Amino acid sequence: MEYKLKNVKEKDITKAILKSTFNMWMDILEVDVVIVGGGPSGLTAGKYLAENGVKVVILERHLSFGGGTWGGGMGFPYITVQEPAHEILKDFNIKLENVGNGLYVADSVEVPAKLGTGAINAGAKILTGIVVEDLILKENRVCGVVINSYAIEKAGLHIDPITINAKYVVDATGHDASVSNTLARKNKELGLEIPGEKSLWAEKGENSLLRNTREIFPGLYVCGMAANATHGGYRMGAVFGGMYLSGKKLAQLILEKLKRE
Ligand code: 48F
Repeated sequence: MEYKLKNVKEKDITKAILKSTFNMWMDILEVDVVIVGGGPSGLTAGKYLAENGVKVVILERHLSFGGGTWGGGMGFPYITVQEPAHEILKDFNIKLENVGNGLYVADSVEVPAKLGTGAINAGAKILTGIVVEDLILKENRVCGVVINSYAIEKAGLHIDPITINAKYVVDATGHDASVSNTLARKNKELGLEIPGEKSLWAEKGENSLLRNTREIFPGLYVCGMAANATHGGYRMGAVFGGMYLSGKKLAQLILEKLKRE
């Protein structure tokens, strides 16, 4: 069979892109939850929030989501996940190899691809190439994010940002905990101490992650590695169970909060 592509005009291509972009931005100016960072914890949280009817936007600095997953361990293309967090990967239809002692191995490219697909299918909106450079802070409460294009940030151009209002903001920015650090640095009177993460101790790091996944300031939650960085917890190697469980726990905490409103 021979395919013949429809002739389309340049101006119709441009018009279609601009119209969709405008409608999308108008739709997300006010949402329930903004998740900053499209790594494993942010994508997991996004899926479980969105599939429960929460309006959620995930903002990712880079052009691809997935954070620190793609390269596995030092570029070797596998990651590990321990029980019971492997059940979460099953929710995303990710293949697992059981290597014993409660440990499973997954393909480091399949994981981010399917986490992203799962979040999108559940109804989360993922925007890439967007940097969260600050927060909206009113009357001692975080109520949104200040955003700019990553290309603008990288070029060092002095161009003012725009904003998205949200009931809750999630810092899922990984090791840097960049959102929480910005809040602490710019608003000293809040007395927020962000100690940063400790050196590597996988068991302790993974277990403290769940405890540290919580609201650290009215309107601002932390999950994933940012949760340990904001509490001085240990880092871990290419083991990701804590990240997925942290994302799921975060979703549960916010769902309970939204229900009580
Ligand atoms: O770093 P990242 O993967 O965070 P995570 O979900 O998972 C950590 C693991 O990947 C791994 C580990 C496992 O043992 O320790 O490191 O906690 O993903 C964080 C994402 O946030 C983006 C960043 O590009 C990355 O994709 N990000 C960071 N700061 C910003 C941001 C920002 N200010 N605005 C937008 N995106």
